[in-house]
Amino acid sequence: MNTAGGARADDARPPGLQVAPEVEAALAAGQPVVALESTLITHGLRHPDNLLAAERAEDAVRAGGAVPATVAIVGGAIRVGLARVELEDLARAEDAWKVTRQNLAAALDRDGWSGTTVSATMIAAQLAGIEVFATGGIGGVHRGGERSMDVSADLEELARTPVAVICAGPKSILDVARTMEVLETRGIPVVGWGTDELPGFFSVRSGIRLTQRVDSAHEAAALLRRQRGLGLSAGILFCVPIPAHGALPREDARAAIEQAEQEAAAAGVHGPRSTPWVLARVADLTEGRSVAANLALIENNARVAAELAGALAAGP
Ligand code: PSU
Ligand code: MN
Repeated sequence: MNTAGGARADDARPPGLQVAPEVEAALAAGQPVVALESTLITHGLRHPDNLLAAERAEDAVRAGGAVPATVAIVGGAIRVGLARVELEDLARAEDAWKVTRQNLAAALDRDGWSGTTVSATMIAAQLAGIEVFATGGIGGVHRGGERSMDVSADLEELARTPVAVICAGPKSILDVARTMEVLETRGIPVVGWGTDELPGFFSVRSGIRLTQRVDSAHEAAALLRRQRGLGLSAGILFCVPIPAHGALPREDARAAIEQAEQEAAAAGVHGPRSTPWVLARVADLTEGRSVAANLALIENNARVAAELAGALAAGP
């Protein structure tokens, strides 16, 4: 419930949405807010790396002058904005659900924690009135997805929910070329942040050209406003390369991912378990270097998202 009594037009919060007072106050005052997701905490990284990722992302948002709003579900509510002790609790949760649009309502009927994917976090951000959201990498078409039809709900959400998503590209464990095809089909702008090339998630580069680029938060904010002005319902994907010093050489990442994917297929892992399983296996195969890269890119994306939220709040 909204208790701030602020002046926002969309003041009536749905009963399942609980916005933290600090976030509510910032939104009411038109100050920059950045939403952060939580499936990377509950499923994408192991303890304590997951907590570190969550804290570094929040700290980066604050350092950039915005208020962080990590989204997760507990006690029958979508929580937008968590206290530090809650982040710690979430990071230790053993039986957390991984929530998309599909099981969002069902997750409100459980007591324990659920992590929100890009899909569910976009919905929460939209409900709360938050325009900018940072994650690590989005989900997309899995390798072999043209037959299995394992395509992340993230893509469908990006097509229908107008929130700006800052990422380091689609996760490189995916079929990135087919993911780009679906992004085009579904009308989702894919914009390079200071680059003409799609970032490679763990690596700086992917080898895939982009046709849209911005070179500042100001330009990004202007693009977002133009997209809105046309009444287009899709989100926008801003793709930020991982800082070079934190990146994994492309060949190292490729080799580890290929082996992990083969092992996943042999072990019969598919569906929602697939992404967490492969990320964990890649972490082992690279002796933790993929985890260091993942933390670096998440933090960097949070920093960039704060810049964008600031530019939007500042107005044209
Ligand atoms: N980014 C990361 N690690 C993750 C994810 C993103 O660096 O674990 C999560 C996001 O929550 C994303 C989800 O929505 O993985 C995609 O899962 P799937 O491929 O099952 O749709
Ligand atoms: Mn899937």
